[in-house]
Amino acid sequence: MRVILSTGILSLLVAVSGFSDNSVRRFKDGFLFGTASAAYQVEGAWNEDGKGQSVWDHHFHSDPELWSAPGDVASDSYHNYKRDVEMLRELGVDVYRFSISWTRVLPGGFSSMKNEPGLQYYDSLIDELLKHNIQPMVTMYHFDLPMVLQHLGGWANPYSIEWFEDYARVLFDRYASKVKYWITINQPNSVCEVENFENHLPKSTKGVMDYLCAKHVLLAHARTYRMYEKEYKKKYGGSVGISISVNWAEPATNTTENVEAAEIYREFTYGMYLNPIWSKSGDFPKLVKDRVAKKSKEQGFVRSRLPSLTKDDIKLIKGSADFLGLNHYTTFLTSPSKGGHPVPSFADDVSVDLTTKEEWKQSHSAWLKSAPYGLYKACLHLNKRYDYPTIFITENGWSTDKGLQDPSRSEYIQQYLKALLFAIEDGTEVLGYIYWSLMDNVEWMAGTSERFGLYEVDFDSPERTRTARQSALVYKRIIQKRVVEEGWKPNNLKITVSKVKTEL
Ligand code: PNW
Repeated sequence: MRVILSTGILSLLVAVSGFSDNSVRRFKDGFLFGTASAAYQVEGAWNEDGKGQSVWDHHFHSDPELWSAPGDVASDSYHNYKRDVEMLRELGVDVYRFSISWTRVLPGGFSSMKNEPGLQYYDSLIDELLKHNIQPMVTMYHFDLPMVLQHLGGWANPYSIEWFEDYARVLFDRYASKVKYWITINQPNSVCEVENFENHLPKSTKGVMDYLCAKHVLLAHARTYRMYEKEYKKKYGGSVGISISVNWAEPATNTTENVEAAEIYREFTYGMYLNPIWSKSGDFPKLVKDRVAKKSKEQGFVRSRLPSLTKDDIKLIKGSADFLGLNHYTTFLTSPSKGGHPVPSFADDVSVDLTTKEEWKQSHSAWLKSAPYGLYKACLHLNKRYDYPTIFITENGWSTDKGLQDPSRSEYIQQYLKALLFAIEDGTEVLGYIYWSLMDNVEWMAGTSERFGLYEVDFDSPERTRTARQSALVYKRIIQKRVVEEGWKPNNLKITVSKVKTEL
């Protein structure tokens, strides 16, 4: 445990003035800035060059009302990757986080059949990045499970652990010499809560699937981490992490019930994954184990719907990450639920209602409001609970409508980065910050109606033309100066390449 000098004074300052102390704080040299995307959301080319179907391709094609499947072309990065890298050079970022489409490289899900053109696409993208001195950060799985594997039960099937491990081996064998940052799985909590994926999973699986998935995802991650550790790390020296959605949650008012609700919410959403990997004891959080066991018993189940982890599982999972990928967007206020959830279900097990403050600025997505102090609080909470994990902010982002003038995005980035600087000053170990997203993309069920991009994408043009928004210049300036200058605005929207080519 490290000694923290200024926590008390600073927390007080933060609470009272909302970060309004005047000293200039800098991101130290070596702190990495980046942007992110994910395969289904940007690539398009959904059935080109031998790609197989993912759950998202299947979903958008199976419902006649959704026939204009937004991911069929998306931002067409499959054909525009050179322009994407040019945009990254314009921004001057150090890292680009993108995901690999499982069905582009293994069309049937299993490693028995590899798709060479798919593998080559990622070779080209990675080489283009490295040529311009931009580090690739590869997410192996960002929600787009092969449909074949979903037919076999997806993450509820214990063999999913091996399917993922086999897939990961294909990626390590092919790209480990070039890729130094790996994320196994993006937001397991989003993947596993049936609520989020009702479009792919029958409602009747609620409250059971969620926990089978949590166990298998954790084991798939851990086995992949151990494989890298044993077979690749010495040779290539890279690092492997996992990205968890950690939104801050705190009591709506300071009643005992609301305080308890905050703890329940935090343990069920991110504690489920952080406790097994980062706590000293490992395993699922006690609160979650007790609560699901109790409810299961009351509901007539012979055993808890939360499967147990064996001693060997716990050992394998504990410590299985070089860094914690933190996806942080917003803050919620908690109170006990007024009920009305299906029984059994994850939502019923949690039984917490979420609200927000009226005065927090609203984005273009219903769930997303700006409350930057939440990032500071989340970091401090993680430090205390999990003994200063090494963090990489792998997502933080803001949605607007179409349009190049996006002052609300610039403000969001500036304020969240300011909060991050305070968290770093108070002892949080942060390797870097990745803004979601480089460009507009398919925001899952919301299609292209919610824009998260630093670059606007014209979805009506066949070329999917990309244009820098004002926030792109604001972010570029932060990267250049390594400080946050609140209120700074560019004179025009002209952006030119600033990243120099490396000598390979
Ligand atoms: C992330 N929340 O999901 C995903 O990783 C991205 O694919 C997605 O495009 C991005 O955020 C924006 O939505 C989240 O409710 C979805 O707090 C919901 C929440 C957070 C993250």
